[in-house]
Amino acid sequence: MVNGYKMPKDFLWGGAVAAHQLEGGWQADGKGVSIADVMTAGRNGVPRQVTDGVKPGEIYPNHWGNDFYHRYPEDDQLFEEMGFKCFRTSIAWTRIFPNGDEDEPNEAGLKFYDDLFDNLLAHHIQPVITLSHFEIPYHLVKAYGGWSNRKMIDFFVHFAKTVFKRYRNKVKYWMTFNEINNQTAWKDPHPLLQNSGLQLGKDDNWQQAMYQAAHYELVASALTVQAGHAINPDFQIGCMVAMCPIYPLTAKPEDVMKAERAMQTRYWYGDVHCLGEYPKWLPKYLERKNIKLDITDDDLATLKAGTVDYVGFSYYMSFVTKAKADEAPAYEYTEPDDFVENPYVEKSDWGWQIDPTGLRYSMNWMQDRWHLPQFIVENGFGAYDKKQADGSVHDDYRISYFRDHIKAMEEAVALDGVDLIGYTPWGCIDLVSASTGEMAKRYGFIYVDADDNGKGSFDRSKKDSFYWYQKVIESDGADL
Ligand code: P53
Repeated sequence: MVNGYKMPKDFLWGGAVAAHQLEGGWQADGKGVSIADVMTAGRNGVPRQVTDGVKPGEIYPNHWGNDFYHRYPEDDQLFEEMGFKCFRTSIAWTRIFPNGDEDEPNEAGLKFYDDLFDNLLAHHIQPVITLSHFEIPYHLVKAYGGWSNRKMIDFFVHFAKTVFKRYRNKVKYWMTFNEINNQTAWKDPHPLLQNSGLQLGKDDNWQQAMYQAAHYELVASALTVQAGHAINPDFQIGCMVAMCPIYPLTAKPEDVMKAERAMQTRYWYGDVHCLGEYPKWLPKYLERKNIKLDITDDDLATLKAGTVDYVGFSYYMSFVTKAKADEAPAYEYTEPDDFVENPYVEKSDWGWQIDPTGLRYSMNWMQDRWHLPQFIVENGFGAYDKKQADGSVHDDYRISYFRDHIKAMEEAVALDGVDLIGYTPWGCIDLVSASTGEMAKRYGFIYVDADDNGKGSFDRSKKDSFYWYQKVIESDGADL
């Protein structure tokens, strides 16, 4: 029914990346060490290690990324050729404040983003900027315990105000914390480190630490939204959640209740960001778990006054859950323990469940719950690509993933009335994977000739999906 649907002319087609995953130049022009700089290379099924500082002999893929720091003029040119209207990246906090707790910013770091943004704008591409994307200054982790410490709010807000002022005429769309809800999986040390800079011992209460850190982040986000609007009332400042809807395995009422609790547990961060208050179930839950948090009345007022302008979200996959045979009335949900496989969908080589209808479902769910414009700031398909001798890559599997997801997106807009600002596929140019540290898990329309150990020419070439996406943008989404 929506075949040939055209998105509005001002729709922001583009692509997305994060500083630490592609820039490289990890010590260039005074940059400090971030948490991404102490994460080694993992592999499919082999987790990345986090070392105590940078150790000789270890492989740290984020140190070189795809060398965007030195090659962005060429890349911006390719983005323009594809027809990008916007480009989502992050500002590496450690380029601006190398340790994170300085009063004065590093001018060379600020200048890098001035040059990058000017170059993008010269190519008619507007930057869309995430403030914190898995790249907390390592010093803040070691000296302050990351977001376990309330002082982080001030450090973050100072960073945000500095870049808001500097780029007030170059950037309109901002996001505060990337995928703030990944840490729902608090049993896994990686999201705790990537989201919140937490490195916990076995005697710590990990779940409590996660809720506390997330609270401070939400307060910091709310203060940032207010500060941003004061600096430029035209700023649009969003949150960023990893949207993986969780379905009940069956129509059994207990499974449905379990899925409801799962959605509450994974998306309360969005409730706070968008509605300015904690959902009712959460204090009850924390009370039952005997988790006491530092939440002041001032914090609650701040949350109310600093709600976001739009919902930025990533969408890759959906999840499924079911009630246990002896499920307790509290319907407690934990990740990944409560996941089960979806028998109705295919998976990527990394086990990510492919579900385009889940994108449309999610957009409806968020629209009804949060009543805000949405921005799909990540979507994509990580796959092993095979480069041909002439540099081309025949990535029909990626094209087919995008075709199905863009169709679902257009149905959500055309048939369901979702208010959508833009669409920026993840890793529009090959970069280092956040979860595994591989280059081999590729997402790009543009191939980068580099392997997991940083060997290769780093030359860029166009995959088949490059020409396909170019045609999609050219036709305003009609020609899929
Ligand atoms: P990689 C988990 C689930 C969904 C999205 O992921 C996730 C993660 C954490 O890895 O991360 C986002 O590289 C994230 C990006 C990341 C991208 O998805 O693990 O915002 O930084 O690269 C893809 O395949």
